[in-house]
Amino acid sequence: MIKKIIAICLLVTALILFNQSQLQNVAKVHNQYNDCKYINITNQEKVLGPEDSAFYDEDTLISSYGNIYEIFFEKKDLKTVSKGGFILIQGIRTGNVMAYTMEIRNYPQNIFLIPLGIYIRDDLLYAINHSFYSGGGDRVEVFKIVKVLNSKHNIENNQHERLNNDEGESEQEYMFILQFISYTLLPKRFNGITNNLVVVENTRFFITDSFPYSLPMKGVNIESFIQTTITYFYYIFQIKSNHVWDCQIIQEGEAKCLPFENSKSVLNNGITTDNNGIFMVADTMLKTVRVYKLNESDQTLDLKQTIHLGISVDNVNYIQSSNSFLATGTTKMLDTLLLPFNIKKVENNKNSTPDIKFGSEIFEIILNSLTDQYEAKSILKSDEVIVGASGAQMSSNREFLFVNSFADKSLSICKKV
Ligand SMILES: *[C@@H]1O[C@H](CO)[C@@H](O)[C@H](O)[C@H]1NC(C)=O
Ligand SMILES: *[C@@H]1O[C@H](CO)[C@@H](O)[C@H](O)[C@H]1NC(C)=O
Ligand SMILES: CC(=O)N[C@H]1CO[C@H](CO)[C@@H](O)[C@@H]1O
Repeated sequence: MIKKIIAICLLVTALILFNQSQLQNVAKVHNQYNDCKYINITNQEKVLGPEDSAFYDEDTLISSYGNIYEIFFEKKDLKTVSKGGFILIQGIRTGNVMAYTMEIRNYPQNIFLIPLGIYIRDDLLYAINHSFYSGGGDRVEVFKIVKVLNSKHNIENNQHERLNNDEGESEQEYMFILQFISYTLLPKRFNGITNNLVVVENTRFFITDSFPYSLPMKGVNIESFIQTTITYFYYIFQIKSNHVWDCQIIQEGEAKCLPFENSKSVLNNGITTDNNGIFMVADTMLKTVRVYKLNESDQTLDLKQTIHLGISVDNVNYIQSSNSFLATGTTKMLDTLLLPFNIKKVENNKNSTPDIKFGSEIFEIILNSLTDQYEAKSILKSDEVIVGASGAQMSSNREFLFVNSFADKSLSICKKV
């Protein structure tokens, strides 16, 4: 606890010194969404740290959850924390949303599943897994998304919603499970520090890393106080040590990864693509989203634009239905710094809205075809969305916004005003 307090004091001091210029002129934001509520998970009480999500189809969203807060911020012993998995949310087209944690078949029993960034391509779900184990680094897990008939007990769980839901009835007859297919091991230097990924070809993916050094093989809990302090030092003094990496998948072997030359940054976080040559990468410390274009001839990323959002951007997600991007983050660093004192309350909250205030903001980024520049517009800014907003997805009719979190007990769903 003492170390935690010292670290927090250091950070607060540094933030006061260095963050002054970052203060935004706070123009009145017109919220396009409100009425945010936690999504109820039918087969599990809570899903701590639902960090990242991706659409499978218009009606179906998959989110990872991995207890990110207890593992990476509180640095608890991995043996003592609950592991993660995936949540499936369906009924999005009709608005009769239902969610459950997904059954995973064939996944090796001895491997921790602590997923962070995810990406869906065709029927495959790719997930960064901080599996922490001596001898291995982070892994990219590959699962097949399989539709199966709904089993008896699941139908019982959803009976209530079925009765009140004519349109959605057929939707409840099936459910999705994950079938583990294969993995790619990331080189040791990435242990614990990979954040997010996009898969660009069957054998090629791009990842971001978020820390200046790799974490101890056996877990972040045994990282020394000195190393933690040095990491903070990198962040606070905005020393660039992260990259976007271009990796070749080696099935059941070790991926080969090379950094993109102009991708060096302070805290690379989310990465996304419109599958048409545009890549966006969030930097949480610089509070920016960088826009890259893939150069077809030499396969490098050309920096096209840097968008300053003034929030600690976590994930940035491409929304196919509106051909736009959503950048999500927290607005007040102090909220995150005070989280250690509130986390138990957050995790044990029984209400359908957050029980502490925590600033979040979501920007929609759209290409202005006249100027050929991307423009960001705030669509939701509030202290009552979720604790520790980390990403967002939008339904294709724009009626619903799904907000992810690195610390809270479930995702939030917000309705269009
Ligand atoms: C979750 O369940 C609670 C209690 O039944 C309810 O008030 C809330 O509206 C539900 N949340 C959603 C998103 O439907
Ligand atoms: C793409 O790469 C080639 C070869 O390096 C270079 O000549 C060209 O200028 C690049 N294109 C753009 C748009 O930067
Ligand atoms: C605990 C754990 O997750 N262990 C696995 C991590 O990944 C490596 C490489 O696949 C495996 O060898 C470990 O068993």
